Amino acid sequence: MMCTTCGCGGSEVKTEGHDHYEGNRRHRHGDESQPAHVHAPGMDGRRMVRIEQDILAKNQRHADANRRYLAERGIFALNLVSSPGSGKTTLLVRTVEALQHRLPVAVIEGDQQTGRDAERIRATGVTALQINTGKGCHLDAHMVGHALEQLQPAAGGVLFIENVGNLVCPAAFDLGESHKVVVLSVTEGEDKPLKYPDMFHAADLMLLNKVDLLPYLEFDVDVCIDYARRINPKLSILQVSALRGDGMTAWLDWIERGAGLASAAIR
Ligand SMILES: Nc1nc2c(ncn2[C@@H]2O[C@H](COP(=O)(O)OP(=O)(O)OP(=O)(O)O)[C@@H](O)[C@H]2O)c(=O)[nH]1
Ligand SMILES: [Zn+2]
Ligand SMILES: [Zn+2]
Ligand SMILES: [Zn+2]
Repeated sequence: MMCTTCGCGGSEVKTEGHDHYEGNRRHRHGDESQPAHVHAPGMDGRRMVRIEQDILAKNQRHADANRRYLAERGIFALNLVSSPGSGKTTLLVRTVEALQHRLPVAVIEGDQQTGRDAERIRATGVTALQINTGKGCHLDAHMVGHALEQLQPAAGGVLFIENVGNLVCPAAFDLGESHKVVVLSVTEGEDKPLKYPDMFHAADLMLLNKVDLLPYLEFDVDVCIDYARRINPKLSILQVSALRGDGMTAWLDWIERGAGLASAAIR
């Protein structure tokens, strides 16, 4: 187990324009204290498991609240997960450019340190809020709950959440999203679903990105798809190139179908 124990960097979390994590007095929950750096070697194994269970149980309560908030407003929420650099932001920029005149769109950007990804999204005209997790290696549902209060995404629209680039930890944290979408790029090798099974198991859709590079690589698409389906037989898979635009229509159709169902459910 990895970062179910994290809680790492909790005190360093920064949401743009919001200082709750730095001791905002307006806002108090119950005991939010999280163990710092429980990756610490030498910790007793049973104690570690108990801390993991506490963190995940607390996360689940926030995730359930987020899910309720989104369902009441008919918002279709996608949590994009991957290794660093698979192309999540590039794909999101293209996606929100194509969708923003058809549906209300908002984006929550997670990364450890910079505001670069949110800036890239805002350049399209779409609203984006950056959450910096500091040393933390995943977004959690509590952070996303506060981001929702601030963003106030429009009813009947789509919310994209770009998670921190990490194929391991974000798999364990439900954010209240409609689906996890795992982005795997062909430069990473076809064995990733076998090596990081939790993520491929947790996702409902895999986007195989950077297919424009296939002519230059040894990557075997069929083998990769076979590995992914061994881990998750129900996984939907689309091949895309965020850079060149391949597969974008199928991806946009998938989103619009989901968004239609989510908003129909409140009418
Ligand atoms: N050839 C090719 N390059 C791509 C494609 N999509 C993204 N890239 C490149 O991959 C690099 C990383 O892309 P990003 O969009 O920043 O990746 P990311 O997943 O958002 O990265 P993190 O937020 O750091 O995890 C950039 O140089 C992109 O131009 C693609 O479809 N084809
Ligand atoms: Zn971690
Ligand atoms: Zn809070
Ligand atoms: Zn990014």
